[in-house]
Amino acid sequence: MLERIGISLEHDLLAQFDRLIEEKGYENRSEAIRDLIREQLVARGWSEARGDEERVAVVTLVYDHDSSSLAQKLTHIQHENHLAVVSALHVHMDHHNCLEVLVLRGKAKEILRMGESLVSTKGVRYGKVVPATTGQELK
Ligand code: NI
Repeated sequence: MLERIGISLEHDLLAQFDRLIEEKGYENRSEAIRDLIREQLVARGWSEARGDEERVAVVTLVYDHDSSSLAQKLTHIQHENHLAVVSALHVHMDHHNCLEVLVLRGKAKEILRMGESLVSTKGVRYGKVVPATTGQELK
């Protein structure tokens, strides 16, 4: 059931918000505000995650495949934690660059540590760990 609320904002803040949501392609303020709230709920879910709670994270990596030792290191980290890797997508971006997108599932601390170790591996040109959600926080 939808509930309607009113929000008071400074004029300039609202103008900036409207520009932001237009750039992002939101159809209306409500959907943009819902997404902001969901983001906060997911972040809180991660910060409160107990040791045995299951979480999902997405890791994005861009690296040069000409460095075979780097590719080996990244693959090694994944095999060391193979149960956590739910899915792996590899795209050959150009002659040199590979994009990998991994979905990790497991205990929050463990999959964050794994994601950070992938991202921080020397030679990774771009890397990001995005805490996602199993959906529990959004009910
Ligand atoms: Ni590739």
